[in-house]
Amino acid sequence: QQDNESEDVFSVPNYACQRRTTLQNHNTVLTEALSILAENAELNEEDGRGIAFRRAEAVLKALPRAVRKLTELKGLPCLGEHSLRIIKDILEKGVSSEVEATKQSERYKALKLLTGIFGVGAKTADRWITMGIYNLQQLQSSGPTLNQAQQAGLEHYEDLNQPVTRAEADHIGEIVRRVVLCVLPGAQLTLIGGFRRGKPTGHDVDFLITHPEEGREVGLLPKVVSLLKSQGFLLYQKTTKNSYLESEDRPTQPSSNMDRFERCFSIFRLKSHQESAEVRGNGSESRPKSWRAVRVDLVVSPISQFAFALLGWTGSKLFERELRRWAGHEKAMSLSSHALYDTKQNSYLRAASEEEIFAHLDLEYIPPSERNA
Ligand code: TTP
Ligand code: MN
Ligand code: MN
Ligand code: MN
Repeated sequence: QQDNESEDVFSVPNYACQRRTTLQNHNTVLTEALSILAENAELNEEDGRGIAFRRAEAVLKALPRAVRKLTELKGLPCLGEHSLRIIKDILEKGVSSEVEATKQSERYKALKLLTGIFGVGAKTADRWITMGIYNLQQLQSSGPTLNQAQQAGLEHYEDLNQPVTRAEADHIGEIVRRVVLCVLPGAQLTLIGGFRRGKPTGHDVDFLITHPEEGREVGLLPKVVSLLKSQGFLLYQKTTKNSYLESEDRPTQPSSNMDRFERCFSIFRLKSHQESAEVRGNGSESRPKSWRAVRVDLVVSPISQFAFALLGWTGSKLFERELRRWAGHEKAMSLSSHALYDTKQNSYLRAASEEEIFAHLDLEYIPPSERNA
């Protein structure tokens, strides 16, 4: 009997960073439902609720087969009362009325649409909704002040909401690598973010730049940006200087993922590959646009922090958050995208690879393709 029961009950470790989570999972109806509620909470700046739904979603993503009955979930971590109620509704009725109502709600739809503008976060979207702005037309006509990022975001709204393909990411990688090498021979460019985890598409393309000789990367980014700009590749860019000081690090908020690397948030002007053929055959009327806008993030790390930067920028966001929670709660360590600090030994733990960081944390190594929590 006991054996029978344990066969039918799932078991997963508590932290997402202890689990192997691939892109595909066996419970997509459930995980997509919980993802809507998580997103809705995040858009409403209810961070605690957002995290709770994300953790529940991640537990279901890690299950080895589809859930058939609620009782199979007994003993699983991170499934709160609210998440279990959603799962129960879907298992019994095929849908959750709360999820359906959320998807239909004017506020959710407006928050999603407005935060889909590059440069617009939940706070701004909420303020605009209070002013009666629910769509792009109302935004254009009531004309609240837009900063430069938001102006660029609005101008390229359609392009930036088209998923970026892996082929486009690789194409941008070639352009950026050429420019980086021109500015600093020997520098290294690594594709990070969702594409490194094996996602076929993304909302942007993320790159990490370093140089094998410590210090050679200093001053690199402004030169790369101005060369890209002079070659007509940048529609928008905002570069932020490195503000990391080791003595100050000790991340005061281990839950925050903002780091202090020199970085550039940009909008790229990417020429379409099939451009010449299409334009030639088409005369002058309604020729298709020969380029598209793509969001690109560039981050620069000194080689001594490279492994931490790579781990911190590969994601997923929940995987990162869980790594930091594991470090803090289970190991009395503090992990950031710059360093790992051991509060018991009062010292930094060096690492030259992601494998070494997992080992310092007493975690089994999880490759990027299995960090899709
Ligand atoms: P994103 O590009 O936002 O996410 P993604 O690449 O996983 O997914 P998408 O396909 O939608 O682009 O962020 C990439 C990683 O970078 C993510 O793990 C969070 C991390 N990150 C930081 O560490 N610091 C930061 O300041 C930001 C903005 C992101
Ligand atoms: Mn599987
Ligand atoms: Mn990304
Ligand atoms: Mn990004």
